[in-house]
Amino acid sequence: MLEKTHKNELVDMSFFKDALELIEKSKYILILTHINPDPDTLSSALGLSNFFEENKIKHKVYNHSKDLPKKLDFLHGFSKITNQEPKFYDLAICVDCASKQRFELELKENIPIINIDHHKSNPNFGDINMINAQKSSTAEVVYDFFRYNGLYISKNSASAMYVGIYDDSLAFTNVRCDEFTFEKINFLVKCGAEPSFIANRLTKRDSLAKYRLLPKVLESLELRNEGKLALIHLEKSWLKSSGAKPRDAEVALDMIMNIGIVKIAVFFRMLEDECRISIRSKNGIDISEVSSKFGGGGHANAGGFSIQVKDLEQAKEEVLKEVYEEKF
Ligand SMILES: [Mn+2]
Repeated sequence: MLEKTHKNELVDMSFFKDALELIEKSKYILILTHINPDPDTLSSALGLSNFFEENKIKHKVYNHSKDLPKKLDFLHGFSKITNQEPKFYDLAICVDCASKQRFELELKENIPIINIDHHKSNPNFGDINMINAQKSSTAEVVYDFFRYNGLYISKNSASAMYVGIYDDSLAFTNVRCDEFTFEKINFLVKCGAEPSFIANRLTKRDSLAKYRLLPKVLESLELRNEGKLALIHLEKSWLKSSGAKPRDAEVALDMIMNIGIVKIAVFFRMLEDECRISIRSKNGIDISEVSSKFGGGGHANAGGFSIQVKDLEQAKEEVLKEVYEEKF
């Protein structure tokens, strides 16, 4: 008798075929990415967008925000990402959006949605749902869509998907990064993605302003519960004085998580009209509930959301109440 020693990762995934059929029937496709876009949402969109362009399928990639991560500007199609809703479209594909609220666009009536994601909390709001919470990134799910349907992956699409996987798997260190992730990466490199070029573009083009801002954020470190819980924050005025962008401070949270004793870290960014919160955990501590409670996108070890508060103290109070309820 044959013994199966490796799981078949594409078991009953006929939704990939259904999705392709719907795409083929459509006249104009709107690809939706989430607010405060990260590389995964934009690269997943560009992986599809480049394929559509090569196959003369009319489409647009939409992002609500005007502030896109510039480090992705080397990806083909990046400059065409728009915050203008097209007059006509008959299909929406959202990528990496844990809920409908995440793309911040009221869709025209009766538009079918293909929902591609890897967030556990995704409520399957699409007409076709390609959700796989085991995957390191939505880009991995997009890759599976290509492969399941036997679609050609160009160098442009391969580079985009590589970026999504690389970044969302935290450079292949995330717990959901597995043997299949590396198979995918191997194939994407065969298709033309260049690891060294991509890593250089993504990580070696920081602004000087970022390094004027980071010391201030790190200086704000506050430890609680014998150092198990770490808090950092960013004040609006620091952005002004350094000339940096809010996203320039993101790495501070990863740095804090590198401290041995820290198990959970929370980053409060006080911006113009809201407080943006990112939360991380390690050693198998699941903090996804905290993000879901505030309507944000959450994984077991990472999450983000925004709240309306009058000051930092109020933000800390509201968020830490949930953290303590869940974890301490
Ligand atoms: Mn993602």
